[in-house]
Amino acid sequence: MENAAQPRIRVVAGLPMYNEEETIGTVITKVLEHVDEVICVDDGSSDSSARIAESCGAKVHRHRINRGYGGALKTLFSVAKEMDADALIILDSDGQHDTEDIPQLISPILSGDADFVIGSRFINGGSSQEMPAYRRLGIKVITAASNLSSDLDIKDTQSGFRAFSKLALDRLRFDAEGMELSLEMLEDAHEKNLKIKEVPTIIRYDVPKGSNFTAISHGFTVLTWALLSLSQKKPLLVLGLPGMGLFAAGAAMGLNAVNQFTDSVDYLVGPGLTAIWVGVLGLSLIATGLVLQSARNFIRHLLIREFGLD
Ligand SMILES: Nc1nc2c(ncn2[C@@H]2O[C@H](COP(=O)(O)OP(=O)(O)O)[C@@H](O)[C@H]2O)c(=O)[nH]1
Ligand SMILES: [Mg+2]
Repeated sequence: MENAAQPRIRVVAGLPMYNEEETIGTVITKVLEHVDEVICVDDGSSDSSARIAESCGAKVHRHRINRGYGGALKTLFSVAKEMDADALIILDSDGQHDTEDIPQLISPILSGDADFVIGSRFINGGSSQEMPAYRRLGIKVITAASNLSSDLDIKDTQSGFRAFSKLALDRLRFDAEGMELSLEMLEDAHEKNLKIKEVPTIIRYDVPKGSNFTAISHGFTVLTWALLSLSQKKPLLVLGLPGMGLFAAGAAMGLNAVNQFTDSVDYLVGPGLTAIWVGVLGLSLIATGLVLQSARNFIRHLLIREFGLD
């Protein structure tokens, strides 16, 4: 007979998986040493990943069409909630993440110290093995851009080695399909007052297939998301600053054209018109920035006053 009085802690590992037959077996075997259940989400891999995963003891969920990394994470969140998991740990199927660090990521969740734990390369004790320099630079740029729009100060915003509490599973909502999800989740967690913590880990790049994405496509998608989010949060900064630059350039060009007026009237028309256009564009950017900023402030105050939301 089952002992219903004994509550058991359930730790579930979630592995997004796309054509990882070379590594998935070893990863699952090692992960199972630290968790109760391993769930893989397969997005139509054309290799034997799913068969190997099942034979190594994982449950495999298949998407009929490719829903991207973000889609895989949505499925993992809903499966973990259905299983009533106390913690969900997400890691790559390609062997980049060190399974020996799983307990360090899970323990702040189980002790109630954090709801969202990130395995970080860039805090004391963490590092990356053989990460190409251009990837490191890209991650630094993305992290700087995302820290401009929030005061989170997360050092490694691009690590896919992450653990979530039950509360985080209930509260977090995300829409992104690709790697921009990394930032969307962090912002959502911040807005919902979830406790976020980074613990050091080593992420390897000397694996057979470390990435499905080129550094350029990863960088471009995530950076675009960071800038869009920044322009929604701080429109005056994003529009007003280039606006002021353009206005100043327009004014300088205008002055230059007027100085040459004495030489010939013909000289004035071309540069003068350009100066006016550039200046007007600058002014309208500033004006748009101001309008959006005050609309944002107005809506925020309204939400706080009416619903107590912040
Ligand atoms: N289910 C699913 N998994 C994916 C998809 N794209 C990537 N993955 C998996 O997500 C993890 C991270 O992807 P990876 O290409 O290693 O990204 P990177 O290491 O951040 O450059 C790996 O385990 C991939 O197999 C996808 O479209 N669907
Ligand atoms: Mg990888």
